[in-house]
Amino acid sequence: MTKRISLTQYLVEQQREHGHIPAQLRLLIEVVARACKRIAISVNKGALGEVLGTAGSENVQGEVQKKLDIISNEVLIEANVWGGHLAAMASEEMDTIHVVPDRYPQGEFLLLFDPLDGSSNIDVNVSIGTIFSVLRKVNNQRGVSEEDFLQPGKQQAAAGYCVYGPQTTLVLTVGRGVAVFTLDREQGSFVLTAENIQVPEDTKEFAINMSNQRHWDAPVTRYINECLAGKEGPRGKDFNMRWVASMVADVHRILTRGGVFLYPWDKREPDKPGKLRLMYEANPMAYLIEQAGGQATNGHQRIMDMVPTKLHERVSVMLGSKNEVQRVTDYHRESAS
Ligand code: AFP
Repeated sequence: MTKRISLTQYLVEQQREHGHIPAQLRLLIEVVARACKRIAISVNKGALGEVLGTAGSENVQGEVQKKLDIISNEVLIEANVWGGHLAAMASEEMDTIHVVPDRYPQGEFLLLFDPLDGSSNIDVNVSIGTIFSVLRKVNNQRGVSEEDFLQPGKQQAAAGYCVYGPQTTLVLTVGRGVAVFTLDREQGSFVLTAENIQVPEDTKEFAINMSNQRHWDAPVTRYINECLAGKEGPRGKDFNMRWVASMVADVHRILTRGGVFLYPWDKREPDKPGKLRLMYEANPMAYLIEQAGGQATNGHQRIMDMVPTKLHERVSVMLGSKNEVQRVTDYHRESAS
């Protein structure tokens, strides 16, 4: 029988070998993983758990909240609030930060999450997921404010996501490569199933919402048109297209077999830099992709170098196979010069 390594064992061994997962961070990751198991149970129940449909409310970005968005948000808060590993949390589903109340010890980390990414897929039984990003609280005073969260993605202490699909899979980086854990439902534990995964540098697959094509700017139009031209075009090869409309599922495919994911700025709302959120969608995914040898930019600069100016900041996203992201980023540079 092959040796099974649990998430806990992986974290303990990593700490022993490299010393980069202190006790509070280990607790944080284990608590997030436990919360994801609870969310997976609700997702699996679907209509039987009466968790489908809308909640009748909107989040801070004016998006209609699904019941599972709210349930997942509550599960993550409840699981994380008391352990003493966090100072505060921030979520796509909350207007402002959730500070750990005084009755609990305050930890050294800040946790950000999109509790249920891809929520338009909930009711139609397509893969969805939880995305999370971990930052250190840099100032040592007791209080914590939104400003403490406004750190560039390169300062993340850890990041990951959990996909609720045919399998429930937790994907994690603590800055030394990317590890994948699959939930063993009978045992109720995450088991290491892949380590040091690498995104192939080249690809023949792109992911973009093509229905927005007429609103894109010139560099993105050029890049996609060249892919669509296939063998007869300047790229000299045929491309395939995939779009799940859950970033977690699209990124998971790219981490597994390569590809490029684009959610670009578009002309309809020129003042909005993009659809996706920088701090709890783009940054954690960029960290994972870079740790797997890929690249992530907004078309102009590395996503993880961007200094956020607000919690729910949006960003244009291009990530995945290194040479493709470089190409589309070069097209942006050429069109600006
Ligand atoms: P939610 O965060 O509201 O669930 O939206 C999902 C998402 O942010 C991301 O996961 C998808 O890639 C993208 O939106 C899908 O967008 P389209 O609706 O344009 O396909």
